[in-house]
Amino acid sequence: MNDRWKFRPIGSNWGDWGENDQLGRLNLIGPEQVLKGIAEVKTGKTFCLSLPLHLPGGNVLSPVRFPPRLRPVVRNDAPYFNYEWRRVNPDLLDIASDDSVLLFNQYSTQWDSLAHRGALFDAAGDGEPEPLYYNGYRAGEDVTLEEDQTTAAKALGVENMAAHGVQGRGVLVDLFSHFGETPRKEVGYDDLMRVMEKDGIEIESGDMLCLWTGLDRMILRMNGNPDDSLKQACTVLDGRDKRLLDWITDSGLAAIASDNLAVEAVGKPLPADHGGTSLPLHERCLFHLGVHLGELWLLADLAAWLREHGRSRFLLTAPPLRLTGAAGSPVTPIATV
Ligand code: UVW
Repeated sequence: MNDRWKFRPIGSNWGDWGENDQLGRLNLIGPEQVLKGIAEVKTGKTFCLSLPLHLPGGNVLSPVRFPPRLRPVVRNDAPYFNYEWRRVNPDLLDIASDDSVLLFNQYSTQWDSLAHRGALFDAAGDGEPEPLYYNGYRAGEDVTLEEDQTTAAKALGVENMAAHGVQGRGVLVDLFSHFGETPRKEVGYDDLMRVMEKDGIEIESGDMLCLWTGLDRMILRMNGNPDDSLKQACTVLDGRDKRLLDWITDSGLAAIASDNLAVEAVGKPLPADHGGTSLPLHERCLFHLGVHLGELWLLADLAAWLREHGRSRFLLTAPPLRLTGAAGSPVTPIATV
């Protein structure tokens, strides 16, 4: 029993790691899991798993998210960029640049924090659903939007993830080699199990699952000028496949990352049995289980290397920014093989 909820969503793990837990399945990543990741390092070769953060480019994938905007800071009423210090003291030869950035945390390669998506849920059992996030943290109290538009995830902010550290064993499933770019394939439980069996892949508790769909290659090919075809290409998980969601629950995986927009299918008409959510995999992962989601990662080169070497596992190091109160964060993950 705790102050925030009396009833938890069926199938959720709220409270299993303590009444004030804010890490979710990251709790499964400790020293043992880090050592399992390190045991996968055989060559020392590294892969950067981040797109350049100005990609995908434009607003095709989301009309509300924009590329980063860099601006100089201002010093002595001048842009402090290529700033010649002789303006201040003629004896000085120094030149300096400081910048600021307007960064849309979910625009490019990113982690969704557990404050990214919640749901209305009757946790008090009084017949009145409340707006909640993972472990019953409450919108408006724990995750706030002030009148001056300041936002703050006072609980579940992405800094929790950063402080814990995100390092352990990554396991890559290469969906692209099985399903290609077009037509878009919605991968359900049977499809995923078939692929994993064929490629000899096993996911164990605490592993971070990376799904390569090939969308990263399309994004790079489009070079910052994507067109609508991006929205209809490459695989997405079928978030409406209950067996797939139950597998996520039962597998004990600690996080899921993909090179596509949202890991699961988005923008589809709601089916009759929608259960109140447009993104059921997000609901299961972020709201019920505390499984962080990584999106728009760059997995192509790693995937090609792993396939060539008959491997699927690697050391994954992927801390987000320690950006207090943020609902998500850009990330520059590194895979070491
Ligand atoms: C979508 O863009 C729909 O998913 P997310 O908010 O997780 O990026």
